[in-house]
Amino acid sequence: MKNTKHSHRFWMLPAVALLSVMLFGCNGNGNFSSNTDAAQKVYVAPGELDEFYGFMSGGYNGQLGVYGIPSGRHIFTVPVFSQAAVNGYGYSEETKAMLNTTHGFVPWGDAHHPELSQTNGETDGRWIFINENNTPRVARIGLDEFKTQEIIEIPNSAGNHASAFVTPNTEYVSAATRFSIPIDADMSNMDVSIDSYKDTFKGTLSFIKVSEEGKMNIDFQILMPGFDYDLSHAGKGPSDGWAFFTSYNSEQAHTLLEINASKNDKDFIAAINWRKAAEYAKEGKGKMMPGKHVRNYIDHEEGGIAKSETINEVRVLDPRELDGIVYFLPTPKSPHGVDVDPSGQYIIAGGKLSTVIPVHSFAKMIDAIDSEDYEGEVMGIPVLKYDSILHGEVQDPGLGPLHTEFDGKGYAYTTAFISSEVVKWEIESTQVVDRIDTYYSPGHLMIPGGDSQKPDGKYLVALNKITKDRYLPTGPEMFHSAQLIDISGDKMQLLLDFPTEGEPHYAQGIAAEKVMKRQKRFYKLEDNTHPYRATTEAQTRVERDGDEVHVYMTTIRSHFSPDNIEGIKVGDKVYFHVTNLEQDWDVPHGFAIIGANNSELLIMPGETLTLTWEPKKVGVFPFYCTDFCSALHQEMQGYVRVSPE
Ligand code: CUK
Ligand code: CUA
Repeated sequence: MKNTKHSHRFWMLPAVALLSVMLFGCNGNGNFSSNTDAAQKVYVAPGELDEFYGFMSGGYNGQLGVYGIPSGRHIFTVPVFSQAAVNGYGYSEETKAMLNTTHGFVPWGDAHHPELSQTNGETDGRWIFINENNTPRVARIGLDEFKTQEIIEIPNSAGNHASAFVTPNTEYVSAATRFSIPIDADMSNMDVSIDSYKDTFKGTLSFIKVSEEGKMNIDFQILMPGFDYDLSHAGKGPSDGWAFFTSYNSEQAHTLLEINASKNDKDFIAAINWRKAAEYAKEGKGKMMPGKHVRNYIDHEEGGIAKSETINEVRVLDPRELDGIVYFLPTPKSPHGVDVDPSGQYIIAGGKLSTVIPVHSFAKMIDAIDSEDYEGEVMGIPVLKYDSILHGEVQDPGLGPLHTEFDGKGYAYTTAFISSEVVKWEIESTQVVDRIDTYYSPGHLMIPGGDSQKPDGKYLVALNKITKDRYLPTGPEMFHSAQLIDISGDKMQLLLDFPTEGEPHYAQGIAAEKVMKRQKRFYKLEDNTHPYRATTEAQTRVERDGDEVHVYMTTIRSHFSPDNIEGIKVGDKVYFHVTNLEQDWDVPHGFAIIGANNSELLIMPGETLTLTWEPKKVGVFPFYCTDFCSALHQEMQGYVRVSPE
């Protein structure tokens, strides 16, 4: 469709413009700029570093992609919710427990929204959180080591989509159930007829408390009517202490065959006074209810080994019993995204089936609450009047508005999925001032710091859902396409297409130096507390314990110790505990053994990782280093002899 549009435009151009298009290219928006100008803006010379980190969710690959901005270079992938072949995450004995849930071990997740930690409303480079949508979880990744350090499951939830957004001082991470679920008086009976939806299905919003050290726990859940809760965003500045969640399906349909999920003219944004709710929770209000969930964390005191703990209860606050914590803001047709502007005064929804973008005023909302100017109530929750809380409506925002980010200069940028464009509008006047085509169909967009109180406002990345002809074809399956847009001037300028792995729903960007100053370059051997470590070659050994064999192994350029192992029998379970003795940046060693029936390892300097191996055949089996680590890399090898049972 786009190509037709594009070539149609092409032929309408006057000859002079045509010539300039042939010489310099066209950015697809009718804004002509030379390719050399765009190229210069994204060119990062060899040996130089990008100005920003870009963190993109991997969507259905369950990981977090790390990109350089403006070059668009994919520089790293942090394994989070899926097992990773690259370094053994989720396979090695040290990391397996990270993927434990109340459903057992879940090896593959669906990651949607990364969000950087903040201090005083500004990204601080400590951590990045990301949600898992399918089996509801939130992960915390430490940006000192670019590793997943903790994952907490969300109980009483199904489809954790409205997550992981943080409050301005990272007091809380928000989450919500996208699918309503059967919840009875004590949250225990899930075995109900689906037809009982309207009576028995409810929603929950969760507030995960984050400690100074980053430890997460579910402080409280708020019981909600049985709608679908889609996205959330925390207030800031004047609206600090509040959080906003979009909901759709206020009709409470449970089968799309009825096609009535979008029948209502307006759905709701739920405004939550989380500070008040947190006080209630602290006072012991609400009820402790069943809410079994698992928390997995890397135990840094004990060898960096992941541990799981199960928590059986959760505090639930019922807005019918506790006043002043939830209000509904009517919002046109199935709002998807909700975003609070950097000033904290405006709450912007993306009503994906709506023809306008409603902008709610926080000050008007508070006035309406103070004067109890309600239109009615749903499940005891006051519904405010649309007209009394509205700041304005953005007219002609494109078709299918989804998500909005901000430049900190008074402008908002909204993606329009159906009309494939980014629309720039002025927040105060709600007037559209510029628009640019994207290729094709953007979901989220990202401006570094663009959902905090301090956006960088230089670049915008559109995260497009459809790729088609933007890259060399790779068969039916293609990487998604991101587009970098210069937003430093009045007119947006398309600079670069770059491919992204998985499906980046949302992304975060941050000035590189905020993250760089925290980097660990290697793990100190003297800090290694792994119970199976061998921090010198003298400590290496093989110990048998029944059918279990523990090999305390070290690796350093360019040999393993021990490198000849005998006495192993078919039926044994062999644990190779491999400590990398290197004490320098970027000298990992790998470990692989023939018939590896669990995984391989990639061990960072100073780290101990464990591979389990259950030999099924008699013979002498080689193992070797998989990472080209020195001129003698090819010599890094050894043998294991396996004898009959
Ligand atoms: S979602 Cu994908 S386009 Cu998960 Cu934030 Cu809106
Ligand atoms: Cu160690 Cu290659």
